[in-house]
Amino acid sequence: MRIEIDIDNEDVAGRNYLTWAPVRARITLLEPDSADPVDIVVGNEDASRGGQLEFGTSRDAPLKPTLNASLPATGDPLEIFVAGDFPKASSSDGDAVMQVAASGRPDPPATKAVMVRVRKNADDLAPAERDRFITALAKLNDHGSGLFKDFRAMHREQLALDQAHQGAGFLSWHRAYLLDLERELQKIDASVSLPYWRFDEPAPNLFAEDFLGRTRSAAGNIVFSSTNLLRFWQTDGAGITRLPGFDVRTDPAFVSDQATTLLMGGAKPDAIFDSGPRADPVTRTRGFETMEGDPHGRAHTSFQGWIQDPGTAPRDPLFFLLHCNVDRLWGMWQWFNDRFDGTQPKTFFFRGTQTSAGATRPGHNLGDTMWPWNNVTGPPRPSSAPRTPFPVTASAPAPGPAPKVGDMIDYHGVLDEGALAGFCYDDVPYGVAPP
Ligand SMILES: [Cu+2]
Repeated sequence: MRIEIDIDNEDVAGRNYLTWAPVRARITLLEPDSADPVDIVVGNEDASRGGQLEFGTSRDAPLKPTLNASLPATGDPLEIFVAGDFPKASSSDGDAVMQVAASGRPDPPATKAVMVRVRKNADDLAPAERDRFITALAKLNDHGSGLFKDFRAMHREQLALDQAHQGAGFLSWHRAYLLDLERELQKIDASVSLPYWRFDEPAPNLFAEDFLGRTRSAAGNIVFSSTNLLRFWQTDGAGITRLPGFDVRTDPAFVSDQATTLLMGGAKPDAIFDSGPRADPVTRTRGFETMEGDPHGRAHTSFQGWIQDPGTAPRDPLFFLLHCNVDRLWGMWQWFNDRFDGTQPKTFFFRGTQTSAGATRPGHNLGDTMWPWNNVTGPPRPSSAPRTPFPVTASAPAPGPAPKVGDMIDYHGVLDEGALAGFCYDDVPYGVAPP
């Protein structure tokens, strides 16, 4: 008798990277020694350490850390669902081990090692997690000659910035931008996920020489420890210029705090993402998208240096951690208010495409594809399209090679398991908030 475990979205190396969202798995009894079904217990190999998993027989019912089931001797697989057990994330690849034991039998349990790979608070990362992230980022930059230069190019000229800012698509575009970068980092080291900078809290470990660097002079020169590969960072020039206006060891940036941000767009159950045309900024209801100004913009302008200005901001790696928190706040707001259905006006106002009546600018309507991944060039799109197509991964089904604004909304696959984009946050659970 032999038990086989197989989880959807396995990569070419046979590895699975899970989030808090349930994915399909199959357990199969092979070479049975009788025609009787075999009772099994599905669980975690070690409940005391590593990432933890939970299991269930349907996608909609709550999952549990153990599941009792029965395997038919016919060889037909038993379909179950498996997810990371919120908030018990992995800290290294393969440290979440699923186990299937046959009840009352001496056979050793079948196991499968996976990773519950989630985006974490940068200030709380273990040194090994931090160093894996830095090493992957430094490799992507490769002294200025690596793929990172295309990410820098995507956020420089005005036509490019127009695709991504001061419009309803701001959050979707940046969600795709971060995910694109994260997938490139994961090609270098599959255990890496983007960390976020909680700009409404002090982050002394982040602004340190062994992480994103410490500001040494009034000119904003950043210094790194001798083992930090970011000391070779190069974009338009060498090094990084960043001068915080606040004490990074003790203070947050000059931003609205998280609780205030989550109430943007109004109170549950009426909270709105956007109220439509910005032609009347005075009378229109303020939706959650106004977080583009505060806390997002204010997090940028809490510094002097590259991070302060949209055209230079991605020269500083801090940009991606800042935006990861912006994206996390959106994800948290979505969870809090159940805003995963793009067909609902409360989730997204401009639900057509750029040619629909009442459309907003190209790239900011729900059905518009996003530059540069759509490879559309020429005004009002920019003249070239780096990072085309969007990288697909075996680890998650979505988005496709040319993501639309709307493809970024149900990133957790709450309404459509095919929309799962394969990332999540350590403090934002899957699914809909409890009433
Ligand atoms: Cu920004």
